Amino acid sequence: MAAKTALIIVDLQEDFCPPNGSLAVSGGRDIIPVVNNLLGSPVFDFRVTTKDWHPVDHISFAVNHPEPNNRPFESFAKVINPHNSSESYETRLWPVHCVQGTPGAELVPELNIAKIDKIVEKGQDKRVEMYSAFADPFENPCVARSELGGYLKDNGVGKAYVVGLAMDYCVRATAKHAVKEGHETYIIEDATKAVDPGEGWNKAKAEMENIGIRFVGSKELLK
Ligand code: VGL
Ligand code: ZN
Repeated sequence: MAAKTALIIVDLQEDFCPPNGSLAVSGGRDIIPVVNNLLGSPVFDFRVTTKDWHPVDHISFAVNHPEPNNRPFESFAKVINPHNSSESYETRLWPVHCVQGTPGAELVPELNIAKIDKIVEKGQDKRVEMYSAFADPFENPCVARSELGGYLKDNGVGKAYVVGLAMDYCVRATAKHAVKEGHETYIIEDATKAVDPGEGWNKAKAEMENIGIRFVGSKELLK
């Protein structure tokens, strides 16, 4: 049977959108009509949305780290694998965002939620960053895994279109992880925005294209 196709809408939440989001991505709100158009298309067999869903003591919040290395957007912190203390990575620190149950963690109200088949929460484990909607970066075993991988497998999905926020963080990590899970993977270019447009966007795009992720526009996809 032919592989099914999924639309994965990443973190289209208030905190990532102007005017009030604590981690607002420039132009983040402008992609909502494009995403709603995609949601109405028969191109997709399944439509999934993810939610960044952090506890207040999450490791990615700058306020949870001691001075002077606790400047949001500028400072980095070391994340140590709770299963293996010799493994670690440096992660960028952010303003408090998408705290479970707060208004900032809500999906944007303009989103046509009625079309969504599945909502996947991610980033609940305070000990690790989780940009990929599949799992955190540690492997074998990872520390935190969402329902996304199982949901796509159970439904016979083999083709993933990734959109949402932010292109250079969670969209990128989710798309790269989709490739690793064996999906033919696409980014819909006009349905995503970067935290760091310009250089950040270009670097992320080149990195994704290098591993076979293809960039398409919503117009050519929906025509
Ligand atoms: C994201 C920074 C922190 C994202 C999530 O959704 O791209 N970025 N948490
Ligand atoms: Zn986050």
